[in-house]
Amino acid sequence: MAASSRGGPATGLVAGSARPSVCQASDQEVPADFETLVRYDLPLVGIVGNNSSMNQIRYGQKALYGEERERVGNTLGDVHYDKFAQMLGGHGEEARDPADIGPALRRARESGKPSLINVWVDPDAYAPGTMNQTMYK
Ligand SMILES: Cc1ncc(C[n+]2csc(CCOP(=O)(O)OP(=O)(O)O)c2C)c(N)n1
Ligand SMILES: [Mg+2]
Repeated sequence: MAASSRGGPATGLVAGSARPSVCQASDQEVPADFETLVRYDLPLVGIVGNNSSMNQIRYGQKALYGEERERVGNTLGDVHYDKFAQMLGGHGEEARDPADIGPALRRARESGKPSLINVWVDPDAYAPGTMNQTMYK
């Protein structure tokens, strides 16, 4: 099992080669290359942390330029990436409760298809690790 965080499915694919792969992504970096996974029958499982926003950019802009610029160019829609995966021939599910994530991952693995689990997360939150980036100090 290989896991990748950031960089999208392509990174997970390289990391995992022929082994089962899980890739965590967020809604700005979702799987432009998901169709490639379907075409090559590569059952990577992607987990999308979907906050409908590029919040790292949002809060950086707020810190540097003030609240009036906070929302310039970083808002995303409530995109159903699970349906996107289904449309392309993969397996897709959404999860709103943390308890739903484990079973969804199991079903994704069992499907044998490239999969996306669209996890709806707090629209005002972002990964704590990124708060230490220079841009936000
Ligand atoms: C390939 C690439 N392009 C642009 C950036 C600059 N960048 C850093 S964070 C970010 C937005 C991330 O948004 P999202 O993936 O939705 O994560 P969130 O901040 O919402 O948790 C961007 C565009 C990057 N790191 N990598
Ligand atoms: Mg986001």
